[in-house]
Amino acid sequence: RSFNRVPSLVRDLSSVTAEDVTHFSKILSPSCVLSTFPPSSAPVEELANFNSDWMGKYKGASTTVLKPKNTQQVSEILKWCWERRIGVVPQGGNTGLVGGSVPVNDEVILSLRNMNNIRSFDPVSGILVTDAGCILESLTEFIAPHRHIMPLDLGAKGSCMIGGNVSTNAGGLRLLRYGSLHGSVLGLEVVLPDGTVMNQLSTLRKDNTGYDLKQLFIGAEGTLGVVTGVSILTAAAPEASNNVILVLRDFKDVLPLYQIVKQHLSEILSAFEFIDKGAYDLATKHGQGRALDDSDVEGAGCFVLVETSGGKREHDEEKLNELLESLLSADKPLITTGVLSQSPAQFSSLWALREGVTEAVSKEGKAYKYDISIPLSAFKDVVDATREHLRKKGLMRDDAVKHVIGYGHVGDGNLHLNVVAQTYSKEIESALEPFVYELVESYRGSISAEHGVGVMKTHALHYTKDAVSIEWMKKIKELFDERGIMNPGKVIV
Ligand code: FAD
Ligand code: 2HG
Ligand code: ZN
Repeated sequence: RSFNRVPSLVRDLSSVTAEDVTHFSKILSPSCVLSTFPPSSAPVEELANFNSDWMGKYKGASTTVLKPKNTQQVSEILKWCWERRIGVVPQGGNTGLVGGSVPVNDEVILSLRNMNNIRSFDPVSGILVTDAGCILESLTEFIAPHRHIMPLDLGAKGSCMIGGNVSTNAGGLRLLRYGSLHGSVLGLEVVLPDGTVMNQLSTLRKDNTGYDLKQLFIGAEGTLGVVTGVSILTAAAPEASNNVILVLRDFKDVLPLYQIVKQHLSEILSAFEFIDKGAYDLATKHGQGRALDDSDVEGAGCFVLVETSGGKREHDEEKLNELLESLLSADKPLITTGVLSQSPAQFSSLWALREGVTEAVSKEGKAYKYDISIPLSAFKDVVDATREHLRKKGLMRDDAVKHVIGYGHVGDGNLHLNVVAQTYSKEIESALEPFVYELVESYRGSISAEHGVGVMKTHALHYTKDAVSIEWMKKIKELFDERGIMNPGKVIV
């Protein structure tokens, strides 16, 4: 295939030895080195959580986890690994959904969890400068008294770290309002594969001095270097936020509904999220949010969660109520009913029905996750086509595939197609791939809207990127990391 014109990036890498661990133990304090080798001599089980991803789908065989406390230590570790040609996997909260945060073999795991200091916050500009290992939710809590909010929010907020968010270019629930991290990240501090520190930790809103190098690291999934510091523009907290769940009989009504909601709510619309009936059923079955009344759910085909965030509570409530009234009194109503939150607890509970689907799916079984960008009009067709395809293959059975569900960020054109199975199996995987990727390609969509490529989709990049783009991605990887030590086997191989 022409996309393989540039030679493979896979390199022979060295395994960690006792000598390496002795060296790491000179850079870090004993509690920050976890290794099966002396002087740490930890049992293998202690490394298990670092070697396994959030879904329990991908497993590494690393013998050594390093937990540096500052950028200098990261630099010294990488310098050594570069010299010794040891593979390094940066790990944040380990909530990634494409297997990027765990080793493919026995690479060193470089955990950022001990780098969790907030470096500065300016309440006038809203610019926050922080270590990469700060947990997203703790940053949200830190800036809340200053009446600011992080420009991103996701279901994994309690565990994921800002360095991981930047490295995956996480989208999440606020993208509709605040845009992608490519816009809100103002600067990065990055340790390059050979240990050199690249300080681009700018707090400037504007800086047109040539190539914007930091953008390369946003979404690089740890393949070009380790992000150690992040400068990010946070937003003024809205005075009021409301939400409502709209119940629809038919998916075909979601698009006209989105148009009306956008026109009606204009500047106060902050989220327009979608879950199909299967996703709703799983969320409520596994205790995510409070189920709506049976009478409200009767005849439901899917649900849309609309959030508003604005400057004046009465004004926003009035607009939302007017919207509901006009939707319900239309000649041919697009919705059967709407459930408006009446308290902060209800607000969170309605959000949990949408945010909690991932958690619910993981309780129900083993998920094959396809995180795709496709035209909004195709969301349901893709879910239905996948289910039908699996049915034809005889795999829609309780002991194989239990559910095929769709949910996601309608406002961003991003569908989460989840196939929930009893166990991970080659048979199911080969029924799904390349079927799903070819479907996405037929819509000229993206095989990864927000979760990244990780180890899961390296072989499938060409469904979205053309040969020339892939060639230049490889050249960029080679330029930064000619020894191939940074997160080997991920993104581009
Ligand atoms: P990890 O999982 O630890 O790492 C992810 C990748 O980034 C890996 O390739 C890793 O090597 C690299 N990396 C991590 N830290 C660094 C660093 N400091 N420097 C260089 N590379 C690094 N994603 C979305 O986009 N939107 C969502 O709405 C969303 N919701 C989620 C909900 C749940 C319940 C879960 C479990 C996941 C969700 N995700 C979502 C996926 C995931 O949480 C995000 O991708 C998140 O940004 C990953 O952050 P992390 O700190 O856990 O990174
Ligand atoms: C979401 O939007 C996340 O809830 C996770 O991106 C999606 O689990 C998934 O497939
Ligand atoms: Zn998502």
